[in-house]
Amino acid sequence: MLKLRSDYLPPSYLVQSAHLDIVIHDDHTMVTTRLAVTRNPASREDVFLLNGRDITLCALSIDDTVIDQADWPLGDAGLALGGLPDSCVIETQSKCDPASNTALEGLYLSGGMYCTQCEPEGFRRIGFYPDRPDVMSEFTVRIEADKTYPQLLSNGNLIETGDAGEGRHFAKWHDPHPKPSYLFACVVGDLECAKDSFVTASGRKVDLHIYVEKGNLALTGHAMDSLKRSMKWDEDRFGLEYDLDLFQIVAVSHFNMGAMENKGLNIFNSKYVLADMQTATDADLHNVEAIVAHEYFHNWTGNRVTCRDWFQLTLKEGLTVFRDQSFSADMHDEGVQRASDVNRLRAAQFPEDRSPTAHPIRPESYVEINNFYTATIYEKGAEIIRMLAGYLGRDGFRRGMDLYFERHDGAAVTCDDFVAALADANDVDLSAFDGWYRQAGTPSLSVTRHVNEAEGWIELSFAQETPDTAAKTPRDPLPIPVRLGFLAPDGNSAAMSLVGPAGDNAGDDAGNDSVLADEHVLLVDSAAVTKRFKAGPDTVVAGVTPSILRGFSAPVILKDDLSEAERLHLMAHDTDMFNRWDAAQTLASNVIISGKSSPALATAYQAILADDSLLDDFKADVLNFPGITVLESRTSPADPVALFHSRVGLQANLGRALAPQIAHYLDGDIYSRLCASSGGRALINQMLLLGVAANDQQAIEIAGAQVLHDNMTLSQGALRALINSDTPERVSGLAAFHDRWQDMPLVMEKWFQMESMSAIGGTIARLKELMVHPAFDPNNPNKMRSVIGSFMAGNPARFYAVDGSGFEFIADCLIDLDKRNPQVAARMVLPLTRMSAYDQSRQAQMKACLARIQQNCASNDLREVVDKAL
Ligand code: B3K
Ligand code: ZN
Repeated sequence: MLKLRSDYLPPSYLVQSAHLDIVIHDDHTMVTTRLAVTRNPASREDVFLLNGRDITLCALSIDDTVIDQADWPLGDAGLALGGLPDSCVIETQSKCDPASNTALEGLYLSGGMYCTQCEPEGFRRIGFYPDRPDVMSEFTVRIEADKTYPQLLSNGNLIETGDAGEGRHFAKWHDPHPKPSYLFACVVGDLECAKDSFVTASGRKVDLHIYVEKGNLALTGHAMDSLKRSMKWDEDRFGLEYDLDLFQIVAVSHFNMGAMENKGLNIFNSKYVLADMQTATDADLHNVEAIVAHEYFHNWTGNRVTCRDWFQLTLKEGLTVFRDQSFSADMHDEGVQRASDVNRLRAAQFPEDRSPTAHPIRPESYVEINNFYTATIYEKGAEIIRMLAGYLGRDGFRRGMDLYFERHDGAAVTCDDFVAALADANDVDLSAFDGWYRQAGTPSLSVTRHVNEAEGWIELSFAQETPDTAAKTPRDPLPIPVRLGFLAPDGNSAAMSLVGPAGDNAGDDAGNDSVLADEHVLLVDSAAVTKRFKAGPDTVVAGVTPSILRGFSAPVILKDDLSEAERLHLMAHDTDMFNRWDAAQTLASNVIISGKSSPALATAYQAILADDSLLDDFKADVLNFPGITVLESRTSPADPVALFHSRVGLQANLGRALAPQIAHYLDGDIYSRLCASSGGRALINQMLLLGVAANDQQAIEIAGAQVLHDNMTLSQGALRALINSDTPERVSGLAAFHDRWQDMPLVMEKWFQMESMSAIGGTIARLKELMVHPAFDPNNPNKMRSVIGSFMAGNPARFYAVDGSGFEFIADCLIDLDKRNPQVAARMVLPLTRMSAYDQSRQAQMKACLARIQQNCASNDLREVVDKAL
């Protein structure tokens, strides 16, 4: 059923308190919900819906009067109770079967541990309840199970434990903070616990517990440290303290996504908890830190203040991604972090905007809300918050956040409420930003220059356009903050003053007319805007290079008129590290797309490598060329197979051009020194990738040996370099990695990935073998993602093979997966729906596969996506 944002109605009843009783047996679980409810004065509805899905109702009573089964108002959605008194107690008893739950929503079994995933609508698979985020209630939870499960965990504070007879025991938890059902969690298992504590700014001691499957305790240190850093950062940056005496994290191996912010009991995909330098790469460790932070930050942005309805999802997700990105920038390097965030936006969100599933950050309709946990809601949502934060300045944004919590703590609110708090706290009008919430599509921002040498000024004319998308939302001009500066021919900043023309926009630094400044921020808020910048007396404007959209100040596609020489100048000298990186990205894309080599680019890379003032991380990032989805957006129709080969071709050319540098970095002492830092490791791996692509025998041998390195970053970097080279080292490297890690399921995911992404070995026959390997588990989303997901995202030569065999194979896998886990199937189908980028023949093949999926699909999840695409 299609749900519309405009159809929102407040709940007819509010739940004052919820008592749950969860009794776990091997073959079923009994759940009792006892809800004290009162009529909601804000509603005129009579019917009160207690959602229930795939669970069996066993008993119903109202104010202790048992209702006869024949009178149960049970429908498809659950219990639709009518004619209730203004205040009453509703009790339901129901039965569910965690052991057969392969959808991994609601209560399910993962590796012998019972765990829950309720967001967005999983609670209804556990018990009968008004399963919507605007019903917030105080929960008391009793859990009972066999004593072979020592841990009985839920949200809040543990208030009672005891014996339940017959070898069973129970625990009772109370969460004093009212919350919606989607934040409920419970975990029952036989686990090990890492313990630590954190003292909050106001001096309260918080116990920190991380629960893992037995044998994994040694792998929790990084997650624990990350948690403590996150707690401290949120206090320092936003004045937000943790609000319970206990914070728990549980790592589970079967999980549909990264992690979940349940109040006081976060549940994590084990991939984002269990990590050390031997078993995880530096990128994995970085992700662990970012995800631990993200879930922790949700305690305020999501839990204390939550969403009124699921159309408002970006209220908590966009904001929390912005917060975790800011945290990561503070913990590491701001420029490197920004490049990586933008890279992800361009690789995942921009393609979504061009696809059949395009939607604004606040969607207008959905069939299955699980399909809206997207790069648009998350990553683009974070960009909108970043623009608002940039516009208000650091202190202004903080004032706005403070007012947001002051007004809405303990409430379920909308994106409008959030923007209103920012506006009111700063006494500004932010209404123009609403367009960013309403409109889908990535705006393009074209900039043309007019230089007047005689008068010493440069005019920049900006024109913005939002493309038509599948979402068919309005395409009005948006407020686009543009941060920019100018570089003189010697590479220094050229200070300029913004001088009209008249009618400058508010929010610009136009007030500072005639003041020379190194950087300017403009607000381009109409279809076309022209700005004139006057040079200082000593500057010759003809030689000045504009550096536009510094820090990627808005999520747009910039179309500028810079020459190759000017881009090389920015790559060499820009003071803005993001634009320096981005100039290199554009130059590399130009070479990959045109197929024409650029000796000047190779020289520029040499200069970057030789620049001692640059971080090794940054150097490695500059040498990491745009991925296929980014390159595709610049050609039409796109040929991903040709782009892949051209990209490898540039790596090979550069590997030859940089041979002396590569040899230098891979040499004894320097190599050892670089191996010791994460930036150094990134650089070594990049050197190996280029060297192996160039068929450099020394690089191939070093990579072959490095696969066996104790450090996982180096081991994976070596394999990454080898998988597309037709050498004995590729075969022996993959085999050695396999043999070394075959008993560690989490590390084996890395082996599956490398096997699937290999343009040489990653054939469909090989993928079929991988999927019956002893370490593969078809019910484990990580394993599916590491074979099928990696194939689609990382093996363009085979996934987009001209004979369509890649598409056919994926269609078969998804039809099968949909029967077990619709949510993951609906996510994995997305690459198949992005047809419009390709030529007629590929489009026809993809369409035929989608039609076959449509005919065989069992779930609403997958159907919604496929229907949109067809
Ligand atoms: N809020 C959860 C995502 C739930 C996804 C449900 N399909 C994780 C997060 O964004 O923090
Ligand atoms: Zn989140």
